[in-house]
Amino acid sequence: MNTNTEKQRIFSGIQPSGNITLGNYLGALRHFPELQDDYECLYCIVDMHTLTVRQDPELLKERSYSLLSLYMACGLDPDRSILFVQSHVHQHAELSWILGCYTYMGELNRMTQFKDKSAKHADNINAGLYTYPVLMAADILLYQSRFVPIGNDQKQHLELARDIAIRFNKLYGETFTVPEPLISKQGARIMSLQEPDRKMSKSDTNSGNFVLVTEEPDSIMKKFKRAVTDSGSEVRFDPENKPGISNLLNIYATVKGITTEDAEKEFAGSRYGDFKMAVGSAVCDCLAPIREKYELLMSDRAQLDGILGRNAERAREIAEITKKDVYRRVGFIL
Ligand code: AQP
Repeated sequence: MNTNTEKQRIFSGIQPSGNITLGNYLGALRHFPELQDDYECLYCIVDMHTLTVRQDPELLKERSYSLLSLYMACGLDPDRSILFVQSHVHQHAELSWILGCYTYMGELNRMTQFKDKSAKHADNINAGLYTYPVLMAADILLYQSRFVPIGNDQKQHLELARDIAIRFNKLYGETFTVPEPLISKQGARIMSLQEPDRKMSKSDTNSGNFVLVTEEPDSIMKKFKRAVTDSGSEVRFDPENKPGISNLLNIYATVKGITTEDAEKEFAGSRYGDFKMAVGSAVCDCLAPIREKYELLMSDRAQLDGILGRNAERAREIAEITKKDVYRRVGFIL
């Protein structure tokens, strides 16, 4: 078990708000395992965040197990990293309330994800959607996390978490480690296959827009076949004028571990149709071993429950130290 407190901490979370997409994988998840040896890592299934959008309770539960299985199928080891569910650690909600009192409405008003999601869910613009970044700040600060691996879309929220930490530290003395984002250059923003001007999102209502990490190869190939391309016929990386082709080049390069320039060279002179099939099959090859392990893990629910129970305990122990310190500093009787 990793109890080495000398190591710096990493925290990252994914919402079980849908099945995990290629975007989540390339932007965040694939980087998680490589950090396990050098850091004390906490990888959270942030189920509380999902309630900002209406969820089917049975499905939410299923997706939480599914995300845990995917974490492990992608190489996370529950004895080395702490893999846990957010709602199992009550300190997240407790710290979130306190931090909310140190966050300005002006700051939350600027959050682009709130604007995007309010537009998408106009019938349910709830207070949770608005204060989501405060809960995210609590998730991170509770563990004195030094680094937070995220995709580009979460950069603004991470900056807010930093501002809140700095503000609190100024008022009460050094309480929180100020976190830094870890954003990889490649794969940080995977776009929708049908609407390449929008990011690939797991809660998208059009399944043609995303590829799931656990999707069958036939279905993946069909989606790439139908992926939107651009006018012209040249396979060229030019996100502004050729968003569809550039997204596919980015996916291919990230999956293959090469640069977009090299990917571009590889497909110079190729027809769009052939290029799309090559991207699809590279994605299938990358995801196949993960899907196999995932299915095995999902078939043993008792094992998953055991892992969640043990790991929540480890997370609560760390979280309680920060929470107590915060309570003491703001003047609560302990
Ligand atoms: N399209 C993407 N490209 C690269 N990285 C991405 N991430 C999400 N989409 C992309 C990264 O995945 C991690 C987990 O994200 P999340 O579940 O916390 O929420 P999200 O960013 O809102 O992801 P989705 O898929 O768009 O979920 P829904 O549809 O529920 O809102 C984060 O590190 C994120 O940057």
